Amino acid sequence: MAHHADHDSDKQRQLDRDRVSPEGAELTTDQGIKVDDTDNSLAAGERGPTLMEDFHFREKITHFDHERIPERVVHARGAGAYGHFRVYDDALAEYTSAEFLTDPSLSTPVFVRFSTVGGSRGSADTVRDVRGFATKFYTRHGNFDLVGNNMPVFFIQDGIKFPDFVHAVKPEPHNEIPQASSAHDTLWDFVQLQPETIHMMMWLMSDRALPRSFAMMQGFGVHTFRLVNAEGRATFVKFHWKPKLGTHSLEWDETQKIAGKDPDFNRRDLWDNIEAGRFPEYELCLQLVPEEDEHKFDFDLLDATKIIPEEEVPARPVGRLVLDRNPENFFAETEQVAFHLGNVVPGIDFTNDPLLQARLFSYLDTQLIRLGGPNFSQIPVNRPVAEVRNHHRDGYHQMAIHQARAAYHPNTLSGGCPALSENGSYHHYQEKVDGNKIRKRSESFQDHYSQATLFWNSMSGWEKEHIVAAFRFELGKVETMSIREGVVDHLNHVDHDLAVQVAEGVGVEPPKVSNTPNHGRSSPALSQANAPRDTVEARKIAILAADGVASADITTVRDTLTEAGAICEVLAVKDGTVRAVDGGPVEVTRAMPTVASVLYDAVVIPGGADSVRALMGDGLAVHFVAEAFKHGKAIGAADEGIDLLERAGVVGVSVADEGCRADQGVVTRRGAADDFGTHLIDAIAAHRHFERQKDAVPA
Ligand code: HDE
Repeated sequence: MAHHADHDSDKQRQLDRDRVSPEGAELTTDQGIKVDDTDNSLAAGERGPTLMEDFHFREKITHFDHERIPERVVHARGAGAYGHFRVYDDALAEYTSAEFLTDPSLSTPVFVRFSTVGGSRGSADTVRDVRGFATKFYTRHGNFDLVGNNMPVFFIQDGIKFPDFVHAVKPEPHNEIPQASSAHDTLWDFVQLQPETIHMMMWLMSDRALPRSFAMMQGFGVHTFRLVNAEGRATFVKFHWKPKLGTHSLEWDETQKIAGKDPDFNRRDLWDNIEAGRFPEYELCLQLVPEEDEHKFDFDLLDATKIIPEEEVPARPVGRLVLDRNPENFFAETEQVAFHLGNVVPGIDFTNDPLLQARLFSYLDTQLIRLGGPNFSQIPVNRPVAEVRNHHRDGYHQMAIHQARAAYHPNTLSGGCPALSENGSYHHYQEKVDGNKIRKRSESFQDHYSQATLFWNSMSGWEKEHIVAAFRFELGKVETMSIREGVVDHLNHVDHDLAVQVAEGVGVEPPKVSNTPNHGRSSPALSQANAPRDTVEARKIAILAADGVASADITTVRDTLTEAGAICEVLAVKDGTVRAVDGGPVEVTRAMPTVASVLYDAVVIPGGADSVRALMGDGLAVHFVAEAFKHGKAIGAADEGIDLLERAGVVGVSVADEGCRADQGVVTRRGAADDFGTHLIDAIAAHRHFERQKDAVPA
């Protein structure tokens, strides 16, 4: 049974009615007939053929045969959780009539599903991809779905291009290779021919595509939406989620290794943290733009390949989302949840963004094939907590027994019910629209490079290095030389230096001069280097130990870090216990061969001469430290433990002669020093130390 904060929300009470427990029950068929043998089919004699009349056998096999439903055409792999949202105050009443955004006494239940986009349902979590961040708010006035991503822009401007884009990025049609990867010819062919993709490609090649945790990534509604207040006045809005733990990413080398060592890395992290009461938290922030300012920007607010820089329009914090309960059944909840951009509540409305408009069609349509009919909103996870009454009838999987003769409006036979509502109903914003029917992309959508340049200019040194390396990796996998050249040519519109560096890595003649001069503007809010780095909460720390370990070091480090919210695990060559220097046993959390340094945020080597000598003679332990160093992770070493650093090839870092020393995230202590723990906390909270010279580390 899942542990969760005992959150007695309307939604949880509603779900309780559908929860089925096996506790104390006897096995039956679907018809409720008791079964006393489910291991042997009914046969004509001990060695004879199975009989058709074995209804239990037939039912069991038939149900099994029909267990699968189609996976989502995109965002197939995901993980979900329940939680609740609360707005800070009533200040938004000026902009919206949405109750859940204006009443701070209300806690609105939610279900969130995080996902990758391109891979199949069984693909690895840590691939280079966009992450979906879809939130269903079960408000008292109906469901509001905020179906966002962890990047604020998109690949295309008009939804009619979505099938083309998805066909290009998915595995190629002849051999279904590569799985969950954009590093192949068809995607980059699409990119070179569609410059509108280039801003998003900068994000995709950045570390944003490799989140350390779902709890350490931002979310974005992407499109410009409208808030509408009680008087019917509208304000443009962009939705942002900002994670409490900061926005942090893995490194590409790390993610590729994790994909093998623990393909469920992000999903497991979400699950484990919720089980342990370390609830992921996000702040909802809004960028608000008055209608009259619609044309004040040098881009079009309706163009989903553009951001509104936060320096121009601040992201105003308005409320808090907490995820505090795991689903009980993956299929019933996480797989069957159906999000739809068109699910809005009074006070929230759409704009004419052509990507948004296409989505309004797609999300409803896709559920019909995926969930097998028009009644998917009756599936427990999808059901609103608001009352549902209408004249929709019948269809596959109808769960309701609709009473009364009149299934039409207006009627007298049911007293006119359900009646048209007199207050609180949804009113579409009365936007005046006047135009010719044409197929034409707006002129205001034509600048594809300025914001890609803005993104590049805003990156720190290490972020730029990672972006160049990502382009080199991806284009290096592209077999068609002209495609590599075409992409470099686009990059030469973004930044000349970027284009030259990428070209040099992939055998393309570097451009001599820039296609477009760099405008020099930047937006500090775009850099992850500027994200908060002040907590070790939910970070995983490996403590390496062998017989003879200084157990006092383990205790001090573990107490300090656990107190600060981190998770400490003692790793040894074998499971069980190791003998401490004072003779006592130390519990081993995991055997080293079952894990790897890529699954941790930091590694600590306690003192103890025998322990360190044993670790130095063990390739796994040496590799563990070398790899953690290579990936820029915090490393702590006490007394004899410092010797293991050298053995692991840790270079260019100064270590303590006496007392404590912290250099580039390597924290060492010799003899007594009280500040070892606090230095270690700072080094881990900093997330990664990319300033290290690490290219020569063979891990
Ligand atoms: Fe989606 N998208 N999308 N998308 N999308 C789906 O709906 C689609 C877009 C996003 O956890 C599908 O139920 C079109 C932008 C998320 O269940 C489908 C276009 C953004 C999820 C679909 C877009 C998203 C989906 C597949 C271009 C970020 C997963 C299964 C016009 C703002 C939701 C499903 C979940 C899922 C269509 C573009 C986010 C086919 C046509 C932009 C988070 O309906």
